[in-house]
Amino acid sequence: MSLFRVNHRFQIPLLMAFPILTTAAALCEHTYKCWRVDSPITVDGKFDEPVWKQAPWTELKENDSGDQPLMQGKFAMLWDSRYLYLAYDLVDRNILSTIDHRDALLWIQDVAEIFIDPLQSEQIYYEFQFNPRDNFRDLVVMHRGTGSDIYPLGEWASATLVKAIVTGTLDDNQDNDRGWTLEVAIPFSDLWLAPHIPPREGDRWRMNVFRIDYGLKEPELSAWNPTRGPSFHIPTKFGTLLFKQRSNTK
Ligand SMILES: [Ca+2]
Ligand SMILES: [Ca+2]
Ligand SMILES: [Ca+2]
Repeated sequence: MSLFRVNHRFQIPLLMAFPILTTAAALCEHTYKCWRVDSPITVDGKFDEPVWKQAPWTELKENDSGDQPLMQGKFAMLWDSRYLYLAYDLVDRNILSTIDHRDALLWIQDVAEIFIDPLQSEQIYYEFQFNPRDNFRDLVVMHRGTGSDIYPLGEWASATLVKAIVTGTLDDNQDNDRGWTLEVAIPFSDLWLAPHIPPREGDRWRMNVFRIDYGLKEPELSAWNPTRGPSFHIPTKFGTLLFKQRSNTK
């Protein structure tokens, strides 16, 4: 989200809260076990490949409280020799998305996001935003190390594949939508910060997964590891992405 989202309204509370948040970071960190697959995944927004059923589906939490959000969402991840696969399953009663081109500011409408730090640097990481119209925005982000002091490098471009399926009506708030799914494949060859391409069994990166839901009321922010503030750009709050390979998988 929101490279420029921290507005004046939020600045003082964020700075005051940050020392407390740093201490809390270690308490809420998670590890996501990402399993290697040897069967093909078609990026079509459907999770009918058997391997998706075996992946650890993980709930997102409301970003301030850590509680269950009003609009629930979950994600799962897999990998093979070429791609990091990502799936979102998002409940959404009012799906809002009019932006239909790449690299737009997608976070101002319904969006799913992932931040990926292959070096575990907490200083430089990739950011991806995805919307229900199959668009994405990709960035490399330099993070200064405090708060949400960031420098985005928007010229970086990846050959990421994205497909969403909307169950409901886009941009019609007179009805009751069900939600949207999103299937994504990020080429490892574009993640050139990674120590190994493709990753090796046991490699650990850092990441966080987010979603912003826009409806009739205030936007609801959700996260795998809640940042407990208005910005998602708190890399000390990222969790661990652990690459796993079953012994019978080559
Ligand atoms: Ca699929
Ligand atoms: Ca929505
Ligand atoms: Ca609708």
